[in-house]
This record gives sequence, structure tokens and C-alpha cells, in this order.
Amino acid sequence: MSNLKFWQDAIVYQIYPRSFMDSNNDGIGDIPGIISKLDYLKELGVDIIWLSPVYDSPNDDNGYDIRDYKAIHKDFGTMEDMDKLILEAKKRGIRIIMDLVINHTSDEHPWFIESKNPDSPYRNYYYWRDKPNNWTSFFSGSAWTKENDAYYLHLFSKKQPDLNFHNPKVLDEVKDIMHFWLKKGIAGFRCDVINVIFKNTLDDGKKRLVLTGLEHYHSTEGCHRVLKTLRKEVMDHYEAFTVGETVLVTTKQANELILPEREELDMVFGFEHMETDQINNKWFKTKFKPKKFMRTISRWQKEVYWNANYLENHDQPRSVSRFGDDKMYHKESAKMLALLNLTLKGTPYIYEGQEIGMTNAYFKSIDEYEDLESKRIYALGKKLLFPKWYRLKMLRNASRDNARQPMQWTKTGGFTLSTPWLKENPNKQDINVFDSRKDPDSILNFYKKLIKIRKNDDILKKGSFNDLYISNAIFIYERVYDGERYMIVLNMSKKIKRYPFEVYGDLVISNYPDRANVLRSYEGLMIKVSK
Ligand code: TEU
Ligand code: CA
Repeated sequence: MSNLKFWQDAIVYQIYPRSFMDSNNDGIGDIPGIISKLDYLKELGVDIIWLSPVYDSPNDDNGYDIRDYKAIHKDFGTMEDMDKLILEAKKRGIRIIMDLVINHTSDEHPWFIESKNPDSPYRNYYYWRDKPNNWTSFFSGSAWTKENDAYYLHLFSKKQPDLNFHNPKVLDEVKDIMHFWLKKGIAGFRCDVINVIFKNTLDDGKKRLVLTGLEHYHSTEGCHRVLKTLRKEVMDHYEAFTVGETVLVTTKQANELILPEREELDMVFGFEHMETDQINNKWFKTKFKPKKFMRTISRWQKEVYWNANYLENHDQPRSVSRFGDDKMYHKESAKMLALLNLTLKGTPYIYEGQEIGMTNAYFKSIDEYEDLESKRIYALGKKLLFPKWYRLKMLRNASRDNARQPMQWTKTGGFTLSTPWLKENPNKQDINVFDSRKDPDSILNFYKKLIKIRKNDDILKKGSFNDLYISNAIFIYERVYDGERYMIVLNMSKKIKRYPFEVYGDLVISNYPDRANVLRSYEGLMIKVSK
């Protein structure tokens, strides 16, 4: 691999627009707010912004339920604001990718409203049936809801009816939407739950603890066909890329979606490493086991053609709270995780706030949560007679609101002057952009340093990956390119550890001020090994 594509040679930063920056003080982040922070992102070294949905939506699932794919939600601004964002970003050498949510629309989308009439030409845009099957939804409960005399399928909330990709008209609509945005100059799409869009049959599924029905719609041939069409008829006409959000895929399935000769997607977000601290589903957490985690990352590094490397997004808890120690070793562990995120092979994705070490929310009451999934699971737990403290603990560990608290710009928040849509974290006092910029030793400045190193470095960008050592605490791997070699050594625990073998070379970057003959708590370093 000699010449990288622009998306292989980029740092991607995910913005969750509701929580990033509020420009008009209504408590909701917006597009002008994003524009006002472009210089900050430039300074950080961001090349591409992935924008979570900003389309018109009733916000049942914060924009992942789209009412109009060609309009901007009034909370976020106007189409002019959006055009300005694309332009202002471009001036700074930053490209924008949009979230493409095509597995489902909102139930308030005109297509769905029309489809309620059995004789409408839109009937077949969705899955309407006389009787439901036994499939269950990603948000728990049946995947079917009754409307008038029929049932419609929704893999997510009942306000997110699934589109029917057996209908060629649906595919045409999607092409049209993609052209619309690409013509505006965006650089591609993050494709929401893209590997479940094509349902083979609507037969009953094998009973499973979660997601009964999965085998009928997961990574189907029909899905591959749809992706090949979108690639050929849309994506190939632009300088743009796609990153798929692909739930429950193996490395083999990932490759089947992204290998260049397949002509489907460019890269995918795997979930396997995010599942290493859970039993069966995300609500049942186990203690974080570095060995399992690192083995999984390592396997993806070795087996997948090109990785989208991430530790956080708008659905996941904060990485420093989950894989590090957000109290005693906040700085050390956040920087160690930065090293992991930015020294792997593939395209690194950073989620807003990760670069300053924002933590989980630690809400104490159900009233503080906003996310529909959290509310549903809390109610379901009650039905199942889980005690209240336990239900709150489940949310504290795994609620999506952990990632959705407003971005912490200053000691007082700096996100809005009014009441934010979701409570701010009181630790904004200590964890915020303003203070981080001034402190040369901050997490933010560590990210900047690391990004700068990566930008001018063929070993990190193009080098091969080999794991050298994985234990319950320590992860050592190397990146090799053109006879040159980096060794990355990470202690993923607070225990002080001996080196498993001697490591020689020049220190390139480390999260401790000096080097010692042991690995200190959450120590992470990168060493250039001489030829
Ligand atoms: O997420 C898909 C998905 O399967 C999950 O990660 C998920 O929503 C959840 O955490 C289940 O436990 C995507 C989006 O990222 C998510 O925000 C949306 O809610 C979902 O699709 C539906 O569009
Ligand atoms: Ca606003």
C-alpha cells in the first residue's frame, strides 16, 4: 500500500450536533455553533468531521429518525447555515461527512404517512403485514407495531419504521438523497446500521435473548447488492467515501463489505472490541478485561483490510471511564487511550470531548436521562423486578447519555447560556477546553502532539501491525514500514508492571515526563526502534 486515499490519511472527528455548541442560547447545539468552533478543530488537527444527523426530525431518537432528508432541523439552523458550514470547513481544509440513515425513516416522514393507506404507491416502501412475526427490536420489545388494521416493522423504535429495500423505488430515493448532499460538496457518509437494511424474509427467527430474527436480515446478499449499486451509481462519481456502522460483524464479514474489489463500502465500525466488557448485551457489564479487549483489537488489526479505529461515539460510554480510571489516573489513562486510538493501523476517529477526557455522566436519578433507549430499559427492568439501584447502575454504566452531555468548553460549561437539553457534567470545573489549551501537560495537548506526529509519519499511516505481547494489563505492538519500526507499549491497568522484555530505542512520545525501568499506572509510550 503506497498511495493512501484521502480518507486513509485523515483524522476524523465526530460531532454530535445537539451537544457540541449552542450559538443562540436555546440549550441545543447547532450548526452556527459548530462553525464557531472550526478553528478549534483545525488547531487540533482534524481533517474530516462526521456530523451526526442534522436533518429535519421529530427527535424521537435525536435525529436518527428522519422526517425530511433534504432539510435541516430548525433546532440546528437552516440550509444556508449548512452550506456555510461546508464552505467554512473547506476554507480550513476540513471535509464533512453526513450520517446516512436509510434502514428506517421517521414515522412522520411523508412516505410513511402515505404508506398507511393500503392502496398507496408508498405502501411498499415499508414492511406492512397482517400479522407480526417474533422479531425483537434493538431497543427491546417487539419489532412490530399495529396501525389501523396492519402491523409495520421497526428494528428500532416504533417511530422508526424500516424501509423496504426489495422495492427498487426505495433505492432510487436513497440515490437521489445521496446525490443531493454530495453535490453540495460533502465528502461522504457514515452509514447507519447499514448491514441490516435488507431483510431476506419475514419468517420467524430463532429465539434469542436479544434480537430474535437477526439471521434473516444480518449481512444479507441483498445488502451487498444494494451497496454495490450505491457505490457504482453514486459514490464513484465523487471524491468521497463511506464508513459503515455495522453491528455484530465478524472480521470476515467486515472484509466482505470493504475489500476494494468488492466495491461496496470503504471501511466499517466494528463492535467486537466494544463488546469485550459485557455479557450478552451492553446492559450487563463485566469488569474491564484488557486482555480480551486488546486481543480483539489486535485480531481486527491483522485481519481487516482497513480499520475505522474508535473508542467512543454517541452510543457508547466514555472511554476514560470505561477502559481507564477517570478519578485517580484521569490524565494518564486518557492519554494512554489516545496512544492506542492514534497509533493503530487505519483511520482514527475521535468523538467530541474525548480529546479533553470527558467522563461518564454519573446521573443519580432516572429523571436526569433523556435517551429513549435508557428510559425503555429502565421501564423494562422494573417489569422484570430488577431493584431500582440496579437499574440505575445499568444506566450509569451503559446509557448513551454518557456520551451526550454538552461539550465542556469552559469552567462554567461554555456550551450555552440557558439550560442545556441534557445536564452538563459538574466536572466541567476541571475538565474543559479552556484550561486544557493553557496546560502544556493536558490531554488535549497530548492529542495535538500525537496527531501532529501521525500526520507526517509513514510508519503510523502505512506501516504493518504486529502484536508482540498481550497480558492482563500490558499491550505491546509494533508498526513497521520500509525497515523502520515503532514499538507501542501500553499499561492498561493501575498496577505497576515490569516490562515483559527489554525495549530499546528512542522515546517518541509518552504520557509520563520521564522514562522508568517499570511501567507505571496507565503508562503508555511509543519508541522508535533503530534499524
Ligand atoms: O446505532 C445502532 C446500534 O445498533 C446501536 O449501537 C444502538 O443504537 C444502541 O446503542 C443499541 O443498544 C445507530 C445509531 O448510532 C444510534 O444512535 C441510533 O439510535 C440507531 O442506529 C438507530 O438509527
Ligand atoms: Ca441552539
